[in-house]
Amino acid sequence: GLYANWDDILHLQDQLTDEERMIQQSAREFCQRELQPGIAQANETGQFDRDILRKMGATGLLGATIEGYDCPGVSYVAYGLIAREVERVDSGYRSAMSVQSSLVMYPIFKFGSEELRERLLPRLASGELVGCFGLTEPDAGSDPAAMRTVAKPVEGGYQLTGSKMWITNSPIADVLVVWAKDTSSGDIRGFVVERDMPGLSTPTIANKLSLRASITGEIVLDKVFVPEANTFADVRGLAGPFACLNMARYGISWGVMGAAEFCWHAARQYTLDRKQFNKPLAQMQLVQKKLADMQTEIALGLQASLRVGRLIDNGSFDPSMISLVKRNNCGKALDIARTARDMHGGNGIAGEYHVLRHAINLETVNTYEGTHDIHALILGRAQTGLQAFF
Ligand code: TGC
Ligand code: FAD
Repeated sequence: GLYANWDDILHLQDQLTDEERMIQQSAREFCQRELQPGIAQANETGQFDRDILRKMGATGLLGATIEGYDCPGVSYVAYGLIAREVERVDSGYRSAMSVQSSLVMYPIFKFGSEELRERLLPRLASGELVGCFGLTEPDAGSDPAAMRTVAKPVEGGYQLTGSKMWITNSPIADVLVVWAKDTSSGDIRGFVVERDMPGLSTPTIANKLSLRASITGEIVLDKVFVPEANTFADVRGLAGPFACLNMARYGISWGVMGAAEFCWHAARQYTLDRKQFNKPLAQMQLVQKKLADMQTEIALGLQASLRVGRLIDNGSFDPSMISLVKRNNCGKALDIARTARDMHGGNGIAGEYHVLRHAINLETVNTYEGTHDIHALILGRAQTGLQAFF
């Protein structure tokens, strides 16, 4: 017979606190009510509705782990559960949430002055302001140390020149966390660029075939003056951006499991409903093997992310474990989404079934925040002590 816990075979629900279960429930209701109904059309037309961030803010989904500054101050496990619910709808919506929370609010909270925090964090938490994070450049992706964007010390601050590429939310961002090389020391440093600063432009990247419901652009800086008050005074080198990436990558490891669960559940239901050769497809051995593989990878992936979340919450995580879950969960989710597409036959390419959209989105998620192979090299270096990047 049907096992009641087929979709939570390792009883993850029992491992959560009451508060985490409540946050999960309200995030799920919000995402299914506000985001799921419009996603197929947003993907087709390639539109990101900026209001989505205001709605996420009103529901307490932005900067959720931050204490104070009108932020909820919940656990990193709860943050992961939010990412999972948002990405169950679309990886692009989870991107908007991740960037705002882990790549903009987190560094302002961790590295910004008290003035900067008080001025910006509450308005980022409500979604009134939109943030973006500029690390990648046209000629510096996996190797951000090769960046060419420079910050020249001038009277009262810095003058920034250069360009960033593939930046989630940049065309609509009010607050742009930009990483640039200080020309006086050669160190990479972080700067909070604001929309009204002269010399800033953020052209949109058109014709994306993946993550179409997310808005992506460039950041072009032509001698933009950034006052001293908008710099991260105490952090130098790649340790600054990587501190943010650790948190975002961790959230992604949960998020992609949400997308994978959507595809798994859809494939199960579709093959139960559809008959070929006088039997439900779900009764065929090959189909059941695919469903078993999906169930297995998702149950194990969620357990791994939960473990890493608990270690972040008690202050004993290491970046290697984040590479492990980011890499493995993204790769497995991509595989599951492609298989779910296959199991839907021809209908699998129709927008209303959503599985191909997830698969195409996951191509991006497998690449950004460190590609699948880059995380393998990080894990390889950490267990051999040998650097294989170059
Ligand atoms: P490496 O020598 O390894 O490190 C340089 C400095 O950084 C420190 N560090 C870390 N600190 C904290 N957490 C981590 N995970 C860290 N990894 C490195 C390190 O200790 C060192 O510090 P210090 O004080 O000695 O200077 O640097 P490397 O140049 O050899 O790095 C190579 C590599 C491949 C590991 C790294 O560059 C890498 O991870 N590349 C991938 C780039 C990437 O992830 N880009 C992401 C762009 S943002 C994005 O994609 C957002 S999409 C968001 C969305 O829409 O959801
Ligand atoms: P490359 O680094 O050129 O890599 C190309 C291929 O070479 C990959 O398969 C890679 O694994 C492989 N490779 C690279 N180096 C090695 C090596 N040493 N050994 C073996 N193989 C190697 N960036 C931001 O800063 N902020 C954002 O908000 C952001 N949002 C994004 C949104 C989208 C939709 C996309 C597509 C990207 C986004 N990115 C963002 C950029 C993203 O982080 C980069 O695309 C990613 O880090 C890879 O860099 P790259 O595209 O330059 O590829």
